[in-house]
Amino acid sequence: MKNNIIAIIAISFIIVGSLWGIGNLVSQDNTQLSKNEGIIMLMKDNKFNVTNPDITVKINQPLKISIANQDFRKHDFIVDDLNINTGFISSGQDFTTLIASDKVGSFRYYCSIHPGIMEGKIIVTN
Ligand SMILES: [Cu+2]
Repeated sequence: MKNNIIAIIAISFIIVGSLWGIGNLVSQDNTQLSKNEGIIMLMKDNKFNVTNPDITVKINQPLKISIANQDFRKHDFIVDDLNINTGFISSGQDFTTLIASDKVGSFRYYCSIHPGIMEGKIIVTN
């Protein structure tokens, strides 16, 4: 009796594991870009995502970033060293681009209207 229960549990694990494996194989049929879900930055109350968080990316692996303005004033998102400049994003608008770098390092991102208040770091790692 005890052996039967163990066998049933073992078989259950094998079935669930197989289904999980098949699911992964099927869902791999994606484009490069949709595999890379990317990140969202919300501009609100003169901050990026409340805390101006560091953004970490891997070298030579572009990360999709969508920047959306939920403030009542315009902002922009600039990374001089990585050639990113969204231009002014008005209230309710958004802009999508890629963060891409072929060198490691720490690069400043900022809003040109609110530098110091709206700024943080993009960290590119190996
Ligand atoms: Cu701003």
